[in-house]
Formats: sequence, C-alpha cells, structure tokens
Amino acid sequence: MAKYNVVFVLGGPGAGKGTQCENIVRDFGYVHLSAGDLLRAERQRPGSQFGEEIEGHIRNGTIVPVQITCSLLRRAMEDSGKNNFLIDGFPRNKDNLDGWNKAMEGVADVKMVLFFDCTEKTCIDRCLNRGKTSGRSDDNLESLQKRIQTYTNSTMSIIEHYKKMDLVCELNGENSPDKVFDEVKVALDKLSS
Ligand code: UP5
Ligand code: MG
Repeated sequence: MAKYNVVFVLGGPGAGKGTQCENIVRDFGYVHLSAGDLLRAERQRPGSQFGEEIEGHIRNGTIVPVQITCSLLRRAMEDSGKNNFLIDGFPRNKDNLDGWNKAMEGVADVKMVLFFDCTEKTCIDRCLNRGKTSGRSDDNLESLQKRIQTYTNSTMSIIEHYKKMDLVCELNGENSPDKVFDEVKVALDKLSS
C-alpha cells in the first residue's frame, strides 16, 4: 500500500494555488507543500549548493531540475510525519513528471489534481499587485512573461496528461476566493467520501 496520498495543485502564476491551499489546510487538515516555497527556502539556506541555480530559474521563470525539487518535497513529506499532502506548483514539466514517477512509485499515490484556470491578464495583474509587497524576485513584468510562457509551453501538457487519467478537477480561478473555495470543498468532499 502506498504511504502517502497526494493532491497536486496546478494553475498559472497567481491563479490562487497558495491562497486555496491555506483554506484547504484549515478545513481539511492536509499538509501544504509549495514546491516554490521549498525552493525559495533552499535558495536562502546557508551552505546550499543549489542557491544560485535556483535563483536563476526563479527569476527566468524556468524550471529547476526535478532531482532538486523532488528531494525537497520528499524530505518535507517524511519530516511531517503525516500522510495527506497538497503539493502546490509541481509537477510543471515532463522532467518533473518523469522524476516524480520514478522516485515516488509505490511511495505516493496521486489522488487528484486541482487545476485553477485563469486568464493570462488576471495572472499578471495579481502577481504585479502582489509584487508591491511580496519581495519575490519574479513578481515583475519581465519574469512574469517568462513564467506565463513556461506555464503555457510546459505545464499545460502535464495537466492534459492527468486529464487523460481522469484525475483533474478544473476550477474557475477567476472567481472570488470564497467562491473558488466553495468549489474546492465539493471536490475534496468527493475525494474523502
Ligand atoms: N488572489 C488569489 N486568489 C484570488 C482570487 N480568487 N481573486 C482575487 N485575488 C486572488 O495568489 C496570488 C495573488 O492573487 C495574491 O496576492 C492573492 O491574494 C491574490 P496566490 O494564491 O499566491 O497564487 P499562486 O497560484 O500560488 O501564485 P504563485 O505566484 O505562487 O504561482 P507560481 O506558480 O508562479 O509560483 P511558484 O512559487 O509555484 O513557483 C515560482 C518559481 O519557482 C517558478 O516559476 C519556477 O521557476 C520555480 N519552481 C520550479 O522550478 N519547480 C517547481 O516545482 C515549483 C517552482
Ligand atoms: Mg504560490
């Protein structure tokens, strides 16, 4: 039997992945692991051999090699002592998907993919607005255009892959946070029933 239950949370930059994950943690008791947050923490960790490489990818909106991201995720899963995880912002491309499947086969079961669909304009507006206070080195127009490009060229096909496996629950990320969460609740209730 697989050890861990996983819900992947995908969607463009600023689609509301982190916001909805906070709601889910509060009401459903999953552990939230944001791949982006784990990478940002690793970038800051004194002595990390990956700091510069990670920062280069984040600023350019490109994707960090899966060995780095997947080992950060796996360590966080093991350290938590828990079984149910929301993995936010991963897998983003084929390298991520293949690396995850190889490392986590028999260890983790992907139960569902929550996909927040948002227009490019909404994604950009939200991230630029957040950029006024976030301090994130990628919340600027130049990085955002690259993030959107990577999302369109590399991540959409991962969502399609999971659609074919009938695992995707697609939600309209344009709605208000409360309305989006109403839909999230229905999806997660179904999963636990
Ligand atoms: N907001 C949220 N929901 C709203 C709503 N319904 N209505 C109105 N406003 C809403 O939200 C963004 C902003 O919008 C906030 O101000 C929020 O209040 C508001 P948030 O919930 O933070 O959106 P989220 O989807 O989490 O946006 P985020 O910017 O975190 O998404 P990204 O996917 O771009 O960023 P992430 O941190 O996942 O990745 C960053 C970079 O790390 C990547 O570009 C990549 O370089 C690297 N990375 C990897 O290489 N590999 C990985 O596996 C993961 C990341
Ligand atoms: Mg986020």
